[in-house]
Amino acid sequence: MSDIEATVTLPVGYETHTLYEILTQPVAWRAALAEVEAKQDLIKALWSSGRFSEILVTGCGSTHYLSQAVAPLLQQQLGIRARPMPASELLLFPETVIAPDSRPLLFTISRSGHTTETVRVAEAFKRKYAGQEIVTVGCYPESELVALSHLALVVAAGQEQSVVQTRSFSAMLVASQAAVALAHESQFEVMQTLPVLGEQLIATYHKLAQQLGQDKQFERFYFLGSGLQYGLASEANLKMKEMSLSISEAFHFMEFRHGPMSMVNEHTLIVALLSDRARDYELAVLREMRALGARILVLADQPVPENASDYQVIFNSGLPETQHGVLYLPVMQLLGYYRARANGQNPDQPHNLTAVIVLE
Ligand code: F1P
Repeated sequence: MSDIEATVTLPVGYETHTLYEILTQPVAWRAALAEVEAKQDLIKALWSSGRFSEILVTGCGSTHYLSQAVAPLLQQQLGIRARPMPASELLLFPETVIAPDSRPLLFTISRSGHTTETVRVAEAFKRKYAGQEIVTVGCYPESELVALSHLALVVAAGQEQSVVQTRSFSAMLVASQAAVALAHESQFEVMQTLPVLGEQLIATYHKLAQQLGQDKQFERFYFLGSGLQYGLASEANLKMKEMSLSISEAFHFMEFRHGPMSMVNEHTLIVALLSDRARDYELAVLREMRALGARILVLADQPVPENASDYQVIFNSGLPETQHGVLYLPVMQLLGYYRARANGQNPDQPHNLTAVIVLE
């Protein structure tokens, strides 16, 4: 495509690095699983150590949204308080986040490992909580955050030319979910099916994502997710904004009725990340929004009744939502990608953005 000026050689047959990296991301999921397997003894020892009373999970931008997906999983699976927050909040208002008598574990997530707020949080944490441990999940082994951490899960295969996070995000999610799964051994083994499931999903639904992304009847996008899915809905929303500059927002599923649904019209696409547990409540919301004129794209592990959706992406993974979260991502990344291309934008060079934000 002539409007794409490549700085690094584009993979043959791909119009942008971003598309290539989205379509091939299951390769990075395999690497993420291998990294966790290689460090499983250290991870299991940490989870069973009893050395911390709560877990602070933090990142910036996409990796803050990743912390929103990881923290509830940590709390649910480890039975210990885990709280997600942007690194800037933890840096500037720590007393609003950390309990006074806390013995915290700091769990940082950062593709680059260089983002200033996240690095400064780790430095301040080391000063204030000497002896408490820091875990980091990222894509670059030679980063400041890796140097500051006691345990680093690094997925170099997640590195990308894309400014916006795509395969890096999904690889870091797989690494995080796999690390948590080690708290219950059996849950880790079943995650080995994810890369093949991802490849099949991308092959099956790539065209649907392209069709919906290019469909100009849609002028506003709402991403709905609850529980483990809320962070992923927020990330999908950020992808739509970063790549296509569209009107889009993310909400907790049931929250959408409490005001935001006033925005629903016939130009609205609702992207619904269905959970296992609250599925019936979520389907009720979708039926109501459809009646208001919205078109509905459902992403779920099992098919849903026709009256609740216009389009369905079905994983058929057989995995519980504590392990199948990554399968929501590829279609939503492609949706934002193709909307950007339909708008004549170059996702490899998103408006106003850089890959890492380093402050003075
Ligand atoms: C954090 C981040 C990204 C965002 C953009 C700028 O980077 O804010 O989330 O999408 O690329 O940097 P990192 O700490 O995950 O490297």
